[in-house]
Amino acid sequence: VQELSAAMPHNPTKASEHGFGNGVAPRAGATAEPASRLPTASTLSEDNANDKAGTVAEEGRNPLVDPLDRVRVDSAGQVLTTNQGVRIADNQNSLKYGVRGPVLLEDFILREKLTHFDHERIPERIVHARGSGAHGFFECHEPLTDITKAAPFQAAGKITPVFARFSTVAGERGSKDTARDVRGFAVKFYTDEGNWDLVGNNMPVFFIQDAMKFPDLVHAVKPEPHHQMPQAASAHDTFWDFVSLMPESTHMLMWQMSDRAIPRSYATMQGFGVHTFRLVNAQGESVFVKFHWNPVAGTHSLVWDEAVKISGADPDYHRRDLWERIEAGAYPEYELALQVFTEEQAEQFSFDILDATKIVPEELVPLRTVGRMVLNRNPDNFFAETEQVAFCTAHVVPGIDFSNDPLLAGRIHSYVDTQITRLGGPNFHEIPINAPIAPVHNNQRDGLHRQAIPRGRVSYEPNSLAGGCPFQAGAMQQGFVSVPARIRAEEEQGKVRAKPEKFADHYTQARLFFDSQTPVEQDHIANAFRFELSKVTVPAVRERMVAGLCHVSEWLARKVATGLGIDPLPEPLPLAMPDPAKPEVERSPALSLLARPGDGSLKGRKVALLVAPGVHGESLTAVQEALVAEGAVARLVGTRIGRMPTVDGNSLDADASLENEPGFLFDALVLPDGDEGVAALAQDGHTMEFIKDQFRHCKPILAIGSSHRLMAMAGLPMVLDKSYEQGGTGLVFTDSGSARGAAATFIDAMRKHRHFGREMDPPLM
Ligand code: HDD
Repeated sequence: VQELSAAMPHNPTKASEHGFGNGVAPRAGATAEPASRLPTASTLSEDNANDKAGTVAEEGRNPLVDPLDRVRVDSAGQVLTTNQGVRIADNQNSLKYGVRGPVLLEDFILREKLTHFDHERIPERIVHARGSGAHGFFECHEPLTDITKAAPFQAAGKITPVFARFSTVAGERGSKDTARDVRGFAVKFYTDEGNWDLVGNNMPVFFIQDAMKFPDLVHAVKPEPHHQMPQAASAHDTFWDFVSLMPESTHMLMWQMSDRAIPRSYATMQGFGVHTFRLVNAQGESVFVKFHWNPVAGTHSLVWDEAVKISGADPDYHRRDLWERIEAGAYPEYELALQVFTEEQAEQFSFDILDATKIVPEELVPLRTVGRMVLNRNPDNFFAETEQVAFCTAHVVPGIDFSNDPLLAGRIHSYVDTQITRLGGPNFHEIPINAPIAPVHNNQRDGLHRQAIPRGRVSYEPNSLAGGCPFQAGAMQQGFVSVPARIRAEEEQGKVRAKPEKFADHYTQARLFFDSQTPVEQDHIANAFRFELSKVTVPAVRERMVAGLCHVSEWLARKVATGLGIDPLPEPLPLAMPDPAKPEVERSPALSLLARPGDGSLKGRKVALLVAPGVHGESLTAVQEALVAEGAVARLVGTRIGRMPTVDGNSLDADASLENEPGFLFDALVLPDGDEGVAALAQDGHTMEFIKDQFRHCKPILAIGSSHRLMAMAGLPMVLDKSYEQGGTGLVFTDSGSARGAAATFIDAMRKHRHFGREMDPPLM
């Protein structure tokens, strides 16, 4: 065993996972830029000759991976030991005085094991407790040296390793993935000049304008304190009480009630830095910037009925999807786009760029795509990486700076503070997932769980005993220098607790968002408000919320009111700003989810092909092959799992059953030919539920041969009628002989994801 461990790395099987070797290569011409602006080893003190200094992205490698080998543990071929490395001879029995006698206090093996177990849990995040993460890389498309000196943007093709974590906000760590909620979208860039965390959400605005209100917001949305309900849901009294009293929430509520709050996958949602930040170039000149992540697979969401059902059948739906996509090589990919504007432009805008409840419409400041992020590696260990990763808005690098957004200011404090409690002290930056690849040298010492062993007797600056090291980096050596931003003379008011004037315009952009949605999306928003408010038990709260919606859209307010039995429509809430500035943009098609259909790829999409003994195997296999060739996950879902004989004398192996993988877990459905098989499927009630859900959720269905009978039995005889328009409905019918050709039509229908033309209330069946 000793020989084994000495000769091999901790985790020999991980070598093939390093970097891009498993599928995604950097774009042609991608280069790895040396850390030319980092201090060289000779300029640093002796102990600075840290391995990481040279660990800059090389083509085809992920520079974050190798340094972590130091802490990777792979127990293959290893003997069981205590934490002190003492080999354990018996891991079954505690040490007793005779087999029927008392357990002895001296059993240090038992006591170490139990003590460690007793302390396995750390406090969960107060918000964003439920999350999933992945490693990957960011690749810069073009040098942005004119606007920023930030390391990731210095050369075309430059690779920066990243770790991304996606999360829900309100639910606890073990709650469901498909709650109606905002999603966190946090990215840690391990740049060669220090870590930069872009801690965003999948919505570009926020509920509140000032961090002073954050604890109130979170207390309102979390389960109510007296009975700790509901879990992972905003549909309750305290949330709506709070937001109905905070008109500044209205814009965010539009986003939160839209289908964006129930994404299909982490790979199909946008991300936003939310606040206005600054980019700073080598000359110290700065511009404002908003950060956007746009998924290459397009923006796609669930529908509410589906989200509710999924939360029962697979609470890990998004976690599983992310994991499986990466394992299958269908790597989630996002473009990073910037909206860059100057201080002078910002002064002209009808809204305040320091207000996190406002967007900068794309029509006003277009997006500039500057790079891409690919998530290509699952964590080795959920706790060590995804749970212990500590994001922080204060983590910026030279070239990126803050604006005066008061919400951001509170965040800059809050994240470090929370990590100290959550991760047990001020040394959380040393936990491997948080450690930068840039060298760390300072005089901070000691504290709980210190890992580094600083050498020498000097821990102060200035000093002469250590030759003045570590020494201050001047601006020429990429020391971080804050933008000397000034308050304009006319805005100089001394210390105040107040807001800028334009912050009081609470409804113009809520209207912009709502008016920019397609009719289907507007319906979904109205339904979501109706659902959530119907869970509110206090009538005055429901009415106050509807009174606020009157300022967004009378149609919306009326529809929600009708759904809640509120009649007549309440008087609109009083306005804080009766006459806001005319907005530059009144419609922004880019705000519709449907505006970003994506690359049409089927990668990572799940299709159920139903099977039972006696189905027509050849036609089903032909369709399965066509789907797999497109990168889809085409699973055989049977009346039971296991092998099933087919009419053509072969067999098919079902790896899922109608019972354990219900229809709403799939993006599309294929029904098989073969009288006997169809009859067997008809005998199973799950088949009908499967078909109904696929139909109601507007997903593509391919029915081969006699399986169209199943559609009729599921209560959909009308779709078989020639008068039912089948072209745009995502329903494809074929006979077995033409199944391969029909698969192409079906695949096209899948590219559109859903066929909302089929959606109606009440449903067709
Ligand atoms: Fe926050 C976590 C995003 C406002 C205080 N926040 C957290 C995470 C995300 C966001 C994605 C999870 C990071 C992870 O995966 O570990 N938060 C946002 C966005 C906001 C926002 C986009 C508005 C623009 N947050 C916000 C405010 C405060 C906080 C105003 C406090 C003043 N957020 C926290 C926190 C958390 C957190 C309490 C909990 C766990 C953690 O930080 O690490 O400090």
